[in-house]
Amino acid sequence: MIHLLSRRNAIKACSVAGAALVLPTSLPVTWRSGDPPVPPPFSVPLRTPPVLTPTHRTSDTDFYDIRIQETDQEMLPGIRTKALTYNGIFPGPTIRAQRDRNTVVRHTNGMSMPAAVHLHGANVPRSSDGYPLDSITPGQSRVYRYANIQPAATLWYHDHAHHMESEHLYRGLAAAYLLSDPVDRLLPLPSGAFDVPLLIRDAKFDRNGQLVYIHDDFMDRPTILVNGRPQPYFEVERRLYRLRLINASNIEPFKFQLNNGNRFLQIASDGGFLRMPAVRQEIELFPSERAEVLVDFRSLAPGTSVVLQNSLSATESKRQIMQFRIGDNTSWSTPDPDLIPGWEDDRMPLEHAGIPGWPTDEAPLAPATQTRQFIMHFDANTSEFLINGQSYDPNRVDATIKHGTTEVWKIVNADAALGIPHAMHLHLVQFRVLDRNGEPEPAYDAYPKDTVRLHPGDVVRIQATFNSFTGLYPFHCHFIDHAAHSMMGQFEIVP
Ligand SMILES: [Cu+2]
Repeated sequence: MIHLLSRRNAIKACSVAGAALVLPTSLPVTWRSGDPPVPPPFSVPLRTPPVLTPTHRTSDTDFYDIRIQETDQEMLPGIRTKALTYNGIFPGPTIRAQRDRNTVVRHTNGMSMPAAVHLHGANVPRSSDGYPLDSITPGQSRVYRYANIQPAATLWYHDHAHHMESEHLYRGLAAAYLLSDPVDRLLPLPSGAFDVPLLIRDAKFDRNGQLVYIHDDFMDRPTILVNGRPQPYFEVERRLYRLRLINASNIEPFKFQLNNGNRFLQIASDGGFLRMPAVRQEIELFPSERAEVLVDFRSLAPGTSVVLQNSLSATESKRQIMQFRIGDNTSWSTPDPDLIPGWEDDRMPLEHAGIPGWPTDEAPLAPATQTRQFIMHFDANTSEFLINGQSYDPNRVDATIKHGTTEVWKIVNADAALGIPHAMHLHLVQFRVLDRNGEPEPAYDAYPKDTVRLHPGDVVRIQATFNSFTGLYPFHCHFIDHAAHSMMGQFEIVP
């Protein structure tokens, strides 16, 4: 872990040390004309993206219309920032879907560039995957059909247009897609206004408050945005909240923690509920990973606050993500604290807290009939990010997979020397992380996953069963600036 961000830390350490001579961080930052107009932390309220209303419904399907367009957004107070948006807002509208009920979304591309909409984490046919070359040309529409044939999960949709996905995501094309199922609704979980998606990312603004996109700019995206607002505050009641943490950044890893010893009860990973919820002090999420957590504000005094932090951040300005301000309202309704043993008892081991009635089924570990190895590596000579020494070629199939079979993939981050982290994402499937550097992956990080973190030098093994659709799907690094620079391959599932 110590070497996780050595490349960026090494460079940042120099600049931070230099800056500290001039401007101690304990003093208020004074306005300079060249500074971007970013407000102090915790001075703007959190926004929750609106839930999209279907244009019409039938007995088994919800239909939606979304327009992809460039528009002005208020991100920084009082300033209009140009952004790329779904329906004119950043993040885009939240889609709420039900398991086994169809969601049909017609996306119309109002931009002057191609778009492709990928529903990240979804089990969908190739025609609705948002495959990079299945793009929507400007002025045209494409209909995406999601049958929602998978357990409840925090999914998200974002742009995937070939070579443009990185800039499109950066400029705003991201939104939550919250899939619910009967189990989800039976559990005593916070719902409605107490079930909050948080799309968390970093960005760079210029002195006019406009977004600056520089490819793979890992050193200089100094502003944290939560649901499109800089380091916001959120006024909460004294009760439990369900927070859906989504790392929506291009290339920024987070290790989330709450200050003052407050903890998370992690209930879900990328692809849905954990078999056993886990009390966590810290939750590490690389780009595109998700974690659903319960946070308990019940015992906190009105007027106090809790800060969500990123303990990985090399700079103080990016360490503070958002603030929860505890209000007077107390709600002792659901869930009954007795249903969450161990949650409030500090003496209990912090490993697992079982909740009665929790779904405990796991995908069967079918024996693997094929093993493969993929080495992720940055070529300093060509500045390309490669998989097994090759850059992405849409005409090459990197893995041909027999439908219905199970495979084990060994994935290697060969960039230990350069200190570059990667994150491997497979479209279509949820997989199990078997082990990392020879050690079993903790259950809360093992399943169900669609993206696996690879610290510099890490070797992980994942196991996936390809038993839904056939066709050609990508797998790629979800440090999406790496993917846009060739770190992508494709597998084809054949009958
Ligand atoms: Cu990468």
